[in-house]
Amino acid sequence: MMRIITFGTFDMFHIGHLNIIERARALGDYLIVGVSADQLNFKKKNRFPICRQEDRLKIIRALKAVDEVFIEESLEQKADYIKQFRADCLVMGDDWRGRFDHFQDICDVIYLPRTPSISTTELIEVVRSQQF
Ligand code: C2G
Repeated sequence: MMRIITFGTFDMFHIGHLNIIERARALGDYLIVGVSADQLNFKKKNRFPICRQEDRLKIIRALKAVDEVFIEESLEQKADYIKQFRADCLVMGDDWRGRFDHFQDICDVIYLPRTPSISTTELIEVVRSQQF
């Protein structure tokens, strides 16, 4: 039984998000997803997500590939979350490559390639530039 954990904001849920969640799940038998809190995002990116955390959590929980969800309150608690949820493996997109290597003493760490040409930021830019 291999338990996988991954983290993300998953704002304006898109195909890149679905791809990494499905690929993470395929690496094991049970997938736990930490959804970043609104406050955590504000601290990290200086803006709140478009979609609120309860809604983002609800979307992630509804996915077939996801077994368990929780709100990630702070980046500093990652090791605690990994232990608390008894994860064997941490999976992240390769925009995070190298950043979580220090967790290798408590679990495997795998970076998966991002889906090209889509991101929440690009979606916001596309919508912003449309003339209606
Ligand atoms: N992702 C991807 N392909 C994309 C866009 C995103 O594979 N085109 C992946 C990211 O690499 C990440 C996950 O989808 O693993 C979630 O992405 P974000 O919502 O942007 O998450 P982020 O803000 O990076 O939050 O504690 C870590 C943070 O909570 C991660």
